[in-house]
Amino acid sequence: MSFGGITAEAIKTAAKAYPKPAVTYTYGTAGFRTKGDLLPSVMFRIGLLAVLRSKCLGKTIGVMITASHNPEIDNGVKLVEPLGEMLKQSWEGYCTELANAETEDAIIETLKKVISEENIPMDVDSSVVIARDTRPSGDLLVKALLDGLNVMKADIKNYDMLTTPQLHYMVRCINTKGTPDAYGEPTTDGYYNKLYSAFKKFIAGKPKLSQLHVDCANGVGAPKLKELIKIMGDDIDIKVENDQITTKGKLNYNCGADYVKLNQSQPEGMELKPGYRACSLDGDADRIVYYYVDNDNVFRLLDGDKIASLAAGYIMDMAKTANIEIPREDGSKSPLKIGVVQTAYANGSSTDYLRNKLNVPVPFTQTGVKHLHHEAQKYDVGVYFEANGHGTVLFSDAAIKAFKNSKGSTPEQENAIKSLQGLTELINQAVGDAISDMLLVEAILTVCGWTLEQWNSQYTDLPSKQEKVKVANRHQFKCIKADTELAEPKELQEIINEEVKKYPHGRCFVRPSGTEDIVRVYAEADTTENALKLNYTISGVVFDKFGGVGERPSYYL
Ligand code: 16G
Ligand code: MG
Repeated sequence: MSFGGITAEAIKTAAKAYPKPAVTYTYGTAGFRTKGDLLPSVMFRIGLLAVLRSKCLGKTIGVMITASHNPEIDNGVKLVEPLGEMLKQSWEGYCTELANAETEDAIIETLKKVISEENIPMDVDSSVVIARDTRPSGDLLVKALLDGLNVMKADIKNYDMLTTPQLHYMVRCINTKGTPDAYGEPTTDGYYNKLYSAFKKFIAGKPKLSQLHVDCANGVGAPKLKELIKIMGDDIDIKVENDQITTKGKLNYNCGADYVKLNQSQPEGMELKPGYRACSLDGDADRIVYYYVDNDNVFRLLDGDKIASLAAGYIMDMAKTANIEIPREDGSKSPLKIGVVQTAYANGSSTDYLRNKLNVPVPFTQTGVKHLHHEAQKYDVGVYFEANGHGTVLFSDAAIKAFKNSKGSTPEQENAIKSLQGLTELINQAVGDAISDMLLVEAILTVCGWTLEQWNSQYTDLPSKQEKVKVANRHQFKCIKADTELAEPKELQEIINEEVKKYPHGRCFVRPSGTEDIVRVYAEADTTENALKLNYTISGVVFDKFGGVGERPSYYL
């Protein structure tokens, strides 16, 4: 068998430079992720597979090299589908299989299997775009990836350093170029100008907000945000913090969105005084959380749930004033369908606020962006955010068309329609994007004239606590009902059910992590003391009865 004019021998010879270490790899929620020095063989093979995916669809495919919020020593890789979505689930298995092929012959056999199962026309051209974050291991890994792509004679565009959402944006732009759905120019300037012009239109005539301090986790968000600021000039006041991308050991270290969310405290490396407005991105700039300290110097976090509530509240208001009907496929017309997708980690107060104050449907999905994204696509306007700050707002084609074609009969109605249309330009439709989400928040706060305190006062978070528990086998924990309950071990779920009854607003669930070898225990209750008590009781049970390893933390109950 030839691989589109390339011999198996050529692939095997190139593969010799990248022997597989004694590691078992899994393509998980966030692609492959492990220590950077364990990844060259994976990168080479992902290069081969990206070419097959591209030929299979006849479209450009993206490859992003990043380990997001993980420590600097880690790295990772994920494939991006033509419209900027996450890789199709059935291909995740091919990735895993190819990454684990022990020999060069096994690589060839796996490629053959994919080609035949997917019926891939090997004579069509392939096109792959790639980018990386700032990690020191990135250089070597790019080389391995390029070697894989080159042996397959791919048409390659290497963007060098980009944020993850920028790479998703590029892929979508390239694949929609020259079509009625053309998404934009596939360049960083194209990306900045698109966001900037939407933002500028949106806030026209409103007073500018005070300075925003942006913690960039010492990652790729820093140089990219600086490029955007240069273009935006006086229209926004941003101070870039934690921008040391070349100092070793700094990336994500005691800073960034993950650190701030988990510790519920400010990052190191930036000053935060009452009156300051601040937010943190993660290491690849696809997550964002806001925060401030109040006049009593108490730290206040505005996480993904708060962002979802802000966006949903604003959109509901605009939709009401716009009062437009969306043409449906069956010829009927009906009002805009708006939904907010959450996961089990959403604070109970946010769900209550969305469902009972805003009266918006709130479906729950499993953890992981792709699950939320999929659910959000069922609405005309699908707002989705994980509490950790991953998220975006999706607009259906019918909604986008209706916003473009509708005319208001009053200035208020016209303004509301224009605002909704503006949001479709401002919000990255390909994937959750910290920079685009930041501009969304800034735009809504500007238009509403709100401070962070005013935004925060929409509802009060229930106290919550998350804990990681190390166990011998996390795969024995099987979740159901969008991660809110365990099907196994049954006995553990029964204990949780009994414990939560003891606390007003008590809620607790246990879920195996998809990115680390631990289980996560989440608890919330009416007071901080009760949330901690509930968590440490269940964490103790998990540790004692379900295979805890290492030393038992002294605070477990
Ligand atoms: C990944 C997911 C994120 C999810 C997290 C859960 C993407 C791009 N990212 O980072 O959505 O919240 O995993 O991690 O899908 P966990 O399984 O370790 O709790
Ligand atoms: Mg990330």
